[in-house]
Amino acid sequence: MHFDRRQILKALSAGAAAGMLPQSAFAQQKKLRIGLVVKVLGINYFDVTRDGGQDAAKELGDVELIYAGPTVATVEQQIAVIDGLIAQKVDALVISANDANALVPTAKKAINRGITVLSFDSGIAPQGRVMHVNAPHDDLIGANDVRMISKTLGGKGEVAILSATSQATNQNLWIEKMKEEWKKPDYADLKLVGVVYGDDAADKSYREADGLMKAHPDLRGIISPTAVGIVAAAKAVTDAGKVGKIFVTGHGLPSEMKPNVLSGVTDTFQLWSPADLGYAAVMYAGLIARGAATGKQGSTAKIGRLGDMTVEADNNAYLKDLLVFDKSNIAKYATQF
Ligand code: RAM
Repeated sequence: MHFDRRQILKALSAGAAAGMLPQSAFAQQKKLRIGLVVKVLGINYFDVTRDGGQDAAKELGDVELIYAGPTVATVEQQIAVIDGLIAQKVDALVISANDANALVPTAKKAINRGITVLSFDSGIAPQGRVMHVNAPHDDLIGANDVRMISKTLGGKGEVAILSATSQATNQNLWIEKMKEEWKKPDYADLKLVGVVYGDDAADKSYREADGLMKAHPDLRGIISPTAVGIVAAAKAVTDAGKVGKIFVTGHGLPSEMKPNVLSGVTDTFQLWSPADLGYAAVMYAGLIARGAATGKQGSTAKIGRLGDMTVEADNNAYLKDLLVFDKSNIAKYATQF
């Protein structure tokens, strides 16, 4: 039996109204195998995106989600993982890129073999994917990173950035947006003294944070826009006995950051729902692979529990909610992710 596009869209909106998608509408659909490829395995942040992706797979019906990624966050290892999934003839790939451009030839190979390729979290360059499912807008995130540390430090002092890998699309965009925000007169007394890279590895991030404190004895703040880096930086500052003198902010999981907020090494930090990010990305991949969404700029699709999402410039879709955590709400969010 065959469902045409209109029937699928009708079934989808009926299902969304009822709070879930009707499995029966897809019972006769082609079974899909979707590869969810993260920057590196063993990171709780990505495990939560996978859980969200699993929810989407269930709601789509007849979808097998294959969670994969390299053991270190390099583009070479990631290409090997993607090549393996291409050889397995998956129907779709949803990738958080370790490098926007270096993944393009591999992504194009997949596309040429009829695989639907999306990026999520950290983008592949537009020519290597149908669309990119992103966290909230990069400029909001980057500007808020600077605002948070400035508020904590009363607008004064030396601040450094501890990033993930030097090629990561998302971290590099956020750093660019931080630097734009930093030009405002409000931050005239807040000095950016360095950017270092912990490669999304806990031990390297810890060493880099330690190195920052040694290289800059007057350091007052570390912005770490990575869920691995922020935890490592908070630990390095705590171990150095600098709680109350050096403050750590950036992007982290409330469940991992709760002790740091309670100790005071972190005043405030931010994230979005990683589960929603994985959910939206896998939902889009399934809908596009089944011809029920295009992922093209200007198009709107019903993305299950998240409601309507509209694709913007360069075929990017964005989550709506940027969440900011501090002592007032950390306990509540820490139980969620
Ligand atoms: C790290 C990864 C990921 C990023 C989060 C916030 O775990 O680099 O790409 O989105 O942090």
